[in-house]
Amino acid sequence: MTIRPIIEVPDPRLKTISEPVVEVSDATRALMDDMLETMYHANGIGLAAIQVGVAERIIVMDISPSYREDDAAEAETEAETEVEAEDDKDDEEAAEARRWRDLLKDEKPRFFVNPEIIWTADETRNYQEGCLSVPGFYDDVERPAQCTLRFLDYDGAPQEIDCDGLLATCIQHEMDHLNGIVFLDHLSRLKRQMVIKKLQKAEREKADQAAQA
Ligand code: QAP
Ligand code: CO
Repeated sequence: MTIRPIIEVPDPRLKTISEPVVEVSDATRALMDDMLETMYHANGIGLAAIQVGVAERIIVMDISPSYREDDAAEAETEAETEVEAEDDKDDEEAAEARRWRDLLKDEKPRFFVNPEIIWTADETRNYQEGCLSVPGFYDDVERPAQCTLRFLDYDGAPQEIDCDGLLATCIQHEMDHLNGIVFLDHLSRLKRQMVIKKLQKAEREKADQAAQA
């Protein structure tokens, strides 16, 4: 399994409408394994294929509670540590191995291929969302509180599930990615522009630092 780079807003690829998967093959499963590892590595709870630059209708998810604890704070310190430990690969790998061991203890990953929301509740819910493609920013999004999802599982078998709570929210957030939508698109133009500017500035500073090194 390989950790793949996660693309971030305002990368235009995030606006792509992803294509249905024709057959859940070993290649599809290899991609899903990579996506899951990439998501765990970044302390995420959900990831769509387009976030690693692959325009296929695939989502991976793990919302198990122990894993979710304080993921934002953890991801930030982790990002810093990783930058500092850039030339200390052994330490980084050891930390990674430990993180994996901890995660695997109660791992409950979910895989969704060609997912379709076939029902949504009239009742809505506000949830504070984040996104691995919008690092460091969180805001409330209102979405249907429950939904029913039809999809193909890891083995390519058709499934249908009723979703509620964080699962319902996360599914709808990830479904948006398959249709070229990020959660910022649900916020005001002003907020969206502000976040995009901040991310662009951070990106420039990173590039400058790399150039000086
Ligand atoms: C989508 O998002 C989601 O900014 C999944 O610094 C999130 O996994 C749907 C993350 C919440 C519903 C509610 C974001 C990690 C992870 C960050 C994620 C960060 C570290 C986001
Ligand atoms: Co997202």
